[in-house]
Amino acid sequence: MKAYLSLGSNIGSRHQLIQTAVRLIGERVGRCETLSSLHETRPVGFSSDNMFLNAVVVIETTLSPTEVLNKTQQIEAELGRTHKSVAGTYSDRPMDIDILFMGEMVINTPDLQIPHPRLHERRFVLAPLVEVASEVVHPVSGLTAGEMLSQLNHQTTITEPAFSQQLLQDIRHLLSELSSTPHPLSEEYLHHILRSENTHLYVLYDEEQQLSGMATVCLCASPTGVKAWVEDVVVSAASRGRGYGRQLVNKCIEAARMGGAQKVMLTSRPSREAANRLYRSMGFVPRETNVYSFDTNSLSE
Ligand code: PH2
Ligand code: MG
Ligand code: MG
Repeated sequence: MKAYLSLGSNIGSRHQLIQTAVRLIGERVGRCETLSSLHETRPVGFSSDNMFLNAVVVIETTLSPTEVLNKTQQIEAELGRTHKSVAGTYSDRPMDIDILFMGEMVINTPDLQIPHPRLHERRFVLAPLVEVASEVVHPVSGLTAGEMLSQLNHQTTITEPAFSQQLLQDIRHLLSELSSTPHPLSEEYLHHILRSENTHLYVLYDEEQQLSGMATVCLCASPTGVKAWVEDVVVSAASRGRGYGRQLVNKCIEAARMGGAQKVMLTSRPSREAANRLYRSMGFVPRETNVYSFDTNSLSE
């Protein structure tokens, strides 16, 4: 039977610990068929400065679920695990091995739950799982791993935020990821943006309430009608590929429509291929017009 195991390590030689765990699993539990890449993730559900390495391994086993549990707990102990998490209170650990699926089995006892009960809410499990088995189906919900991850990608909140120092810091951090950061965002200027009536700044928080992206839409009322300009669509590098850019731009389009704009404009450098593909797939069409810019600093007195 195929078993899907999740591995996590956040203290010690994490790479080596995962390699060793995979070898021992292969020797004692069942032949390893596929190992995902290693995902570096921040601790979820407890606070620690030690980042995790997470991975998923697919094995073929003839053991029973209880035997798999016993063998994997033995391996955890040999790799230095001293604490078991009690009632969801987690701590740093050199090795954690969790059973995600075993074939189509459903088990629900105090000591063992299969599928893993928190599977659907844990990106650090789903992301490596999707890499190796995007089509594996959850025997209770009927969802594939890919569908579960996609649901998680939609557990976002997009708001027009109120000012806070945290917001200022988060936005500065996002901007620092851009190749061309013009000038550091000042507190006063952020206040100015948030107060501007015709400017809407949207920020996106992911399922862990991390600020992961932003976009700005400006409504411009001229004699030929209201136009909307979308500017500064930024998604943090760690959160790419989750559809956050699309969610943010959709929010801007909605605001543009509410504000009476007929057209939504944006510019995007051709070298940003993923962004250009996104905009076209959303229905943006290239305009046959010249876009000019004038540097007001070039004016001399
Ligand atoms: N495991 C936990 C709790 N939190 N966070 C990350 N990033 N990775 C884990 O493997 C992990 C966690 C409980 O087992
Ligand atoms: Mg765990
Ligand atoms: Mg565990």
